[in-house]
Amino acid sequence: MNLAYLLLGSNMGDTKTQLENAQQSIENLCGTILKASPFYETAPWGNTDQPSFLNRVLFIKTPLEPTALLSAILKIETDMGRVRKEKYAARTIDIDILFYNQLIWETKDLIIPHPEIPNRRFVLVPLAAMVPHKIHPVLKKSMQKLLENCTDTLPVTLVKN
Ligand code: PH2
Ligand code: MG
Ligand code: MG
Repeated sequence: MNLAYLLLGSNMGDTKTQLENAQQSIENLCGTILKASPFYETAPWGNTDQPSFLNRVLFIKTPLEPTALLSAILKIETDMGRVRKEKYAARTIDIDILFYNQLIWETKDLIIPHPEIPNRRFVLVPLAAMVPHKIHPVLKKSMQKLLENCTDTLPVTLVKN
């Protein structure tokens, strides 16, 4: 079994329902969800002229190898009606692989750890809340340290439920 961290994001339609539907599909196709971060409402990073996102991080146990995990994720995104337009366009669902074991992997279609982790508060805030002492296998710094060093200032707000 393998342990992976996934980032879920949505900024179109009923975002909370979409993240919950994505989680159900992840349980069906990818493996078991061991832990979920709280939900966060996050300002759009990249193209700022779009609605704010709902983001959350999942910690999963999966029998799938990285490429099979990516295929399953792409299938979930497509089945949920994701249409790929320009980079950073609004989306019904986005599922990104953040970490996979302590693996360092780079192919044309998949880079693990996700290369933007240190640059995005909407990823680091939930990660630091879940696993502050987890060490990034490439940068050799904890999630807490990466968050302290992050220069992104876009708001990330905890959603109370
Ligand atoms: N995803 C992006 C681009 N910008 N901004 C926020 N706040 N949350 C996201 O999940 C996100 C983004 C590319 O996938
Ligand atoms: Mg993404
Ligand atoms: Mg993606």
